[in-house]
Amino acid sequence: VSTGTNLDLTGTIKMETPELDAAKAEEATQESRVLIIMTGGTICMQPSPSGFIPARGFQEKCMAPVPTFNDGSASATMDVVANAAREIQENPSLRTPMTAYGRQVRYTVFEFEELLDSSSIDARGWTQIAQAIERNYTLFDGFVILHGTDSLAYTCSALSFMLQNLGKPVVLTGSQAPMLELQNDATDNLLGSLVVAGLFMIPEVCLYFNNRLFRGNRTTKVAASDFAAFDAPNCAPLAVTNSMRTNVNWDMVHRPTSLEPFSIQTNLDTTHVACLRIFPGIKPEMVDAVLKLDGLRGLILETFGAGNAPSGQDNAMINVLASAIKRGIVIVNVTQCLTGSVSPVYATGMSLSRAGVVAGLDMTTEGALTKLAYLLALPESTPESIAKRMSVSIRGELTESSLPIFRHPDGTLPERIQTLTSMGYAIAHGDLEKVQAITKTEHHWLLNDADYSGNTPIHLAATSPSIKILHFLLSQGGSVHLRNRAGRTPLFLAANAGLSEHTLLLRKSGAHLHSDERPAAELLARHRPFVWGMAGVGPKEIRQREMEEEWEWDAGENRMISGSALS
Ligand code: ASN
Repeated sequence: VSTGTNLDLTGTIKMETPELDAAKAEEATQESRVLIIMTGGTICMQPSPSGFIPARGFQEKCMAPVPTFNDGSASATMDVVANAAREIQENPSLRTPMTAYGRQVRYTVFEFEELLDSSSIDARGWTQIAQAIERNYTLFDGFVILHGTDSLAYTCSALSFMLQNLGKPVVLTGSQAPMLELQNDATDNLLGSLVVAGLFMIPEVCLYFNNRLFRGNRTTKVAASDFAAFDAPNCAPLAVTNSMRTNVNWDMVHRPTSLEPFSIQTNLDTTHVACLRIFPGIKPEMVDAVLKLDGLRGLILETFGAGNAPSGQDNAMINVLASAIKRGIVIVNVTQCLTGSVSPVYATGMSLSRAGVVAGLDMTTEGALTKLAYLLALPESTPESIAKRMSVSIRGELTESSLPIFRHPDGTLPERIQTLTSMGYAIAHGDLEKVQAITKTEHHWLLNDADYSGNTPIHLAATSPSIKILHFLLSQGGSVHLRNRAGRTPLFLAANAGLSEHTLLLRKSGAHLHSDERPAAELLARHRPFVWGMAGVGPKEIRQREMEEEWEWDAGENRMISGSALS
């Protein structure tokens, strides 16, 4: 399958072809770019008279001298957007040796000004991490967050909600023993995280620990000192590293399907939520006292078994809960058990749900608490809308039986290539029905799979005669960020082909040019400012104008329509 037609509508300039710059690009695509954000935790700690404390200079002290983190190549700097004023910091970078996947990972460590023991992190710290990712989103292929283990599961959960329409991997890790200890778990945890963030298109907030990659909002810390510190009791790992490979369970990977660009929600409301564990003999008065705390808006109730709590004499407990719910407090029921789900099978559990307590199904306490804090922070949320969303999966944080699944190839390689080829053929001929049929029959996996040129179906659809196909594949969760063997993103191909609607649709879905593509794009933009302006390069006025327009997908017309045209 070819890389795209590179239609030249003006006929005045010769478009760059992938073949021409293949050699140059080949080199660039050997490297992925990862930003490591250091927030503190044991991984960077050193002993002090008052016990272990976080220490600065992680990259120089702990990574540069280690051959697995540094192939000794000439040092290059990487730009990092350092703060709200968008000041650029030129950080020294390092590069890993060649991985088993034929790519190296170039990275730099961005240290927060204040490094914390994670037991001191709060919603401000989560905001800081989300903002660091947002400011640097277009400069890197993936992100690794180094963090203490104590509150790591909370941070993972919080970020999974805060990072909206995430299209790139964000991997959190830490360690039980500091990197500078002779026998530690830090080296393996960090290396595994770097590989996932740099080489796998898993656009989720994940936690990598002790050779396993978990969905972040399913995790909980299960051991205070054991290296196997984390587990996701109700969700199988997304990937497992054994021998020299990391094997991804692609069936499980969540992908954004809403055709919106990446954005963040900050300032989760952790000050008006509480968490209370039921115990035998607990008094309704105690629960009432918590529910009457000044300004309280939400409570996570950790109940017995499948979601049961004592009803209290004369239903006193139920009455306390029901009256709080009437006052607008959202109460969510999660189980104290490590595995399983809240379900109204017993009378005691059923009376809770009749009183208006929301079933948190199989969410962890960490997941439920941060989700509640997130929903409370959303503008225009009401107790009713929050209650409704607490029982529905928004980032894979709870198990819903009817979620769509993304299959990975079961078939042999030739079969896969055959399917990809028929997919490519259908896309090139604008045959939407065929594309839909292939995708439907268990072939969701091929959305991010690539042909011999490294083109995914989204690359091919970026220059397909039918924009409907591009829209369809994006809505199924195809990634806009993968690059083909020539180092090109789908957005580059669409703009290079002069296809403005395709370009706009990709932009609206969060696509941006990779930093390696920018020099070529800036050059091409001189000759064709309009379409490249839509892709986000070239003269400022044009870029500005395109961004100010509110573009929308018109389902009736199957086209992108600007807001001004709509009104
Ligand atoms: N107290 C440390 C922290 O959470 C524990 C660790 O990282 N292993 O920052």
